[in-house]
Amino acid sequence: MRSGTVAVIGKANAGKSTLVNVLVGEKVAIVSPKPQTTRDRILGILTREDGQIVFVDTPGIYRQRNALTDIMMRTTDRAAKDVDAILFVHDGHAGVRDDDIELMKKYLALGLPMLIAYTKTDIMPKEKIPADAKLLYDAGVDADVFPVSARRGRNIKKLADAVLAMLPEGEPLFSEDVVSDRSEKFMIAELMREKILLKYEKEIPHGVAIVVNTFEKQENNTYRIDLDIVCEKKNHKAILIGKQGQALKETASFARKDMEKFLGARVFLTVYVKVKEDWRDRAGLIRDFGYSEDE
Ligand SMILES: Nc1nc2c(ncn2[C@@H]2O[C@H](COP(=O)(O)OP(=O)(O)OP(=O)(O)O)[C@@H](O)[C@H]2O)c(=O)[nH]1
Ligand SMILES: [Mg+2]
Repeated sequence: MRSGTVAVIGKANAGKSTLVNVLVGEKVAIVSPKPQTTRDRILGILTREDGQIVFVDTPGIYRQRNALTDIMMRTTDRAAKDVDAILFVHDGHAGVRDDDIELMKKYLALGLPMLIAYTKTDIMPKEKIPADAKLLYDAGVDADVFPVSARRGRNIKKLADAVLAMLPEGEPLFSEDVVSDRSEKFMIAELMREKILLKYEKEIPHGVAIVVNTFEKQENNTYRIDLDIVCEKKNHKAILIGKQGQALKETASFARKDMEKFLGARVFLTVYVKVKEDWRDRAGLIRDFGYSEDE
């Protein structure tokens, strides 16, 4: 059997986390229409009879603007070097630009086996796919291109087969029931952040960190969860809370339902909003909120 690690790399918002989730068959990473959704390296593990693929989901490539995005980009760069192969995710519906070609070549230059997942084919004209594949080929991008739709589940099995074929012979790295390296507590914080990404606009979600202060399973199979939504500015706090607390109430309730689904139990959720001025530029706070390059 084959087994190994595969870095999932691509521009921000390309569809990496969505693809990892469908490949693994469970939600291991949050997803949103906004770039910079993934902040950390997250493992998603697919175990089959013929082998195991450990996908390393990474923060999308995006311009660096603060200490947090700087850490995120270093996380991605490091992930790409510590693996057996690379799955480069390209948003097919966004078209092929010069900077896409440049990025693909940058990762090909690492010398690892690499495949390109050309995703979101469900929202673009089919005729464009062979034309784009030719464009990449002519530009000297020497990697197989797999058109897929993560949303529709199209070509996913074929992609997984091709990814597995790039990996070395070996025994599984994780036991077969494990799908992620992340704790339930981490996922709870992420689900809260996902709902904030979906509910609020502009800089607000990007300036939010979640700190879970209490994560307790009670005897009657319910969970008590207390968390802080930390934001960067007083006016962000006001927007997060909304008139008479209505916005926060809706967001928390939305998050709670997903937490219940994830934990398979009832959740009693308490949410506070706190302000830490410009935490995204303060290394100590970034670390306090769980973001670092450490393996
Ligand atoms: N139509 C369509 N939308 C998709 C597909 N895959 C992902 N999306 C959407 O694309 C957006 C971004 O998806 P993510 O999976 O969060 O993208 P990402 O590459 O992980 O983004 P970052 O973590 O920010 O780098 C979301 O709105 C997804 O629902 C697909 O196959 N088809
Ligand atoms: Mg992501």
